[in-house]
Amino acid sequence: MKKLLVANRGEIAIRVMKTANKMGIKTVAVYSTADRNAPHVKFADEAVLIGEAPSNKSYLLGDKIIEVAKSLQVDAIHPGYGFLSENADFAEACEKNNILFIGPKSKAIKIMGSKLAAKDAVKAYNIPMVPGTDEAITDIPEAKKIAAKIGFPILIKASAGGGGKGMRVVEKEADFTSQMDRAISEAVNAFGDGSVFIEKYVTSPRHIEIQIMADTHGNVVHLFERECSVQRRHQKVVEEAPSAVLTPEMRKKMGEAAIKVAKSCDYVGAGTVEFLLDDDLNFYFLEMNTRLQVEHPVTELITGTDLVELQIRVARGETLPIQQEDLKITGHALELRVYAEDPLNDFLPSVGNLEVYQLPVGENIRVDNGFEQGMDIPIYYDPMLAKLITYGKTRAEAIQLMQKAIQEYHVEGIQTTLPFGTFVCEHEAFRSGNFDTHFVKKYYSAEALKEKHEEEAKIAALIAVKQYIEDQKTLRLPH
Ligand code: MV4
Repeated sequence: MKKLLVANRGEIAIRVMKTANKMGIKTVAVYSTADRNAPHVKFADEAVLIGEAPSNKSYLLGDKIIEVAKSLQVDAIHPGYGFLSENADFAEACEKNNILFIGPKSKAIKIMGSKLAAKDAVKAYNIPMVPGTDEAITDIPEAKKIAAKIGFPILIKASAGGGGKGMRVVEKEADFTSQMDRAISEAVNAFGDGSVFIEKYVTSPRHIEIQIMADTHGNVVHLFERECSVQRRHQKVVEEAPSAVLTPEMRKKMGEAAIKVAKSCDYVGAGTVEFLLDDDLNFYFLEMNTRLQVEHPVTELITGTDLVELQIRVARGETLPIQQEDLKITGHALELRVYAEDPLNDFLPSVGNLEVYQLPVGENIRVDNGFEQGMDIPIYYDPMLAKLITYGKTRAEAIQLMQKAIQEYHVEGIQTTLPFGTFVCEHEAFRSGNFDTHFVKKYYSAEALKEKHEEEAKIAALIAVKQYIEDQKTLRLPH
């Protein structure tokens, strides 16, 4: 592999290109008119304008990107996350054009893109799943009987949904039929596929996912878990590895289950198997994401691996250079997603100019960043500016370093989720590890953040007054 095209933008495009550089592989960036001056364009060896700002006129144009790749003699395409990363047709088109797609085969993408197909694929592997139906519901009265047997509350899920889209909680039997009708028509509208199924609703779950890596020779390893329960409206904000609650025995069981999920669809490359963990620490398979995930750095830090390097190596047909026995967890890593969103105003996107943009630096601080001072933030894409990642020997150390790094991350001109990160790091529930997917809903409000600001402002003012008085004393000393 001599030349790699990265079909993405922002921090992930740069992160992928860094590993390509390290491996002696030349890089090609693609960009939209909104990204003419973006760092990922400057970072690449070559860069090609592919279209207008809206992503369906640029970063989602698979055929156009393949055309660019062919004209520049590109050997492989890395899709990053989002955009074309889980598009089975794009993976197939790459293959047809003799370009390596850095990811699984389109078959695996297709299976895992459908929750019902995924359930069907793993059926023979004895993977724990939430009680529910495993086929699309066609007979609503029949489904109602099943729901009653499972026990309310239940959850209706769209097979083609994902990341929280197309879900509906039904609290009681009386609501079942009407909610079902709505869920089906919603699924038809949103996904063009009205297949829905039902599951027992796990009311206060933790979201734990296992990183796996598979080569083309049938070897699959897991790289332990990431805890991603701190999220709002299905958007993760803080992630960590390892989880504060898993025992080594559970970790092993979940890792082995994740490997079986990967094997069930002949998986190749980096993938993530999502599980729910209930109050009694039972785990259930939810879905598999067939891409490199945003939060992959925390796994890299605790395992000492470069997941993009492993992706490239297995895509080239190499045998995985690591075996399960070689892998162990060292230390603890945290990631805060720095979004251009205002935590004091319902996390609304905060667009504008990055008048001041200075990153923290230091040992055990990693910033995967896609922006620079002076840039305008385009409104067309995901508002994530960067990921702030810290590492420590212990969880407490990683949290402390995160707090320090947030202090040293200077942004002016727009609002960001950095103060929210401080809120999380200071919160007793987070510090103790005793939290679930309802953390933000349960504890966070703009008022709680403001109160903390005011408290800090008061303390700062008191310190200033004290210093002033001290200074006055010194000045008055007779000589
Ligand atoms: C669930 C659940 C409770 N019970 N399934 C949300 C995203 C999708 N991956 C699956 N999701 C959930 N499925 C059952 N049977 C709760 C969620 C859920 C959730 C899961 C992970 C992280 C955050 C979440 C927030 C709300 C709901």
